[in-house]
Amino acid sequence: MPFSYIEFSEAVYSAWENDGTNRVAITLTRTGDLSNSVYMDLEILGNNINNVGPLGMLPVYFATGEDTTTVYLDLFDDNFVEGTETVSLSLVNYDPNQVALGTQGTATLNVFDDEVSYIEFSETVFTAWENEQTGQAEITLTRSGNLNSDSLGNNNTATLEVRDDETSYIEFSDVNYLAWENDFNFNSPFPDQAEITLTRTGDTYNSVSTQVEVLDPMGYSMGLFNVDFMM
Ligand SMILES: [Ca+2]
Ligand SMILES: [Ca+2]
Ligand SMILES: [Ca+2]
Ligand SMILES: [Ca+2]
Repeated sequence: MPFSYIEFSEAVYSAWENDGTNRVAITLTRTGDLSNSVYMDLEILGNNINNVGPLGMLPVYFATGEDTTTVYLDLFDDNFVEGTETVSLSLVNYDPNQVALGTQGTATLNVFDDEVSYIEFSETVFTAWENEQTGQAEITLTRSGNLNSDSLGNNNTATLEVRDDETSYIEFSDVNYLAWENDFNFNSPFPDQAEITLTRTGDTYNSVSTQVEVLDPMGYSMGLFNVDFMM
């Protein structure tokens, strides 16, 4: 039986309650075997909500071959100074023999109150080098909404990391890597591989070696891979 994975396109959707289009799009994506059509429901839950609807269930349908579908929620303006309304979104009532949820199986929708202004950091983590030529680290704040009042936005805390320029920093290029088990490359002379990229910043005036350890879902090591960065 065909089997596919459904997920939200975003972890967090956002809209303004006074958005001129009066609606917000929730996009869902489908990967895997698309050779059948599938149905499920989008469940929308929240407390004290009057700026978005309907709450409850909305039908979701993917036709044969379709890899994205969009569900629209209605937006309603009001005059209350109240802050953000938040609803949770989840996918339910699907056939587990045909469908599983992908990594982004639930999501949140924030509906911003236009009677309030939002002051927040532009990033959650700011970084600067200790040898920065300007001698300063730059922190940006943004303000949006109704500029005659004030409130904090969601991003109301942030971290500043000051990096040592005598050290080099090795990190993964992504938090999540994805590969398909059936990702065959018939033109390649090598066995099928998943690609993991590491980056190095800072002081690169020496060569360094490290290892990447791969663990199975039980936490057991599947092996160590050598990683060498040249000077
Ligand atoms: Ca409201
Ligand atoms: Ca309003
Ligand atoms: Ca309002
Ligand atoms: Ca230093």
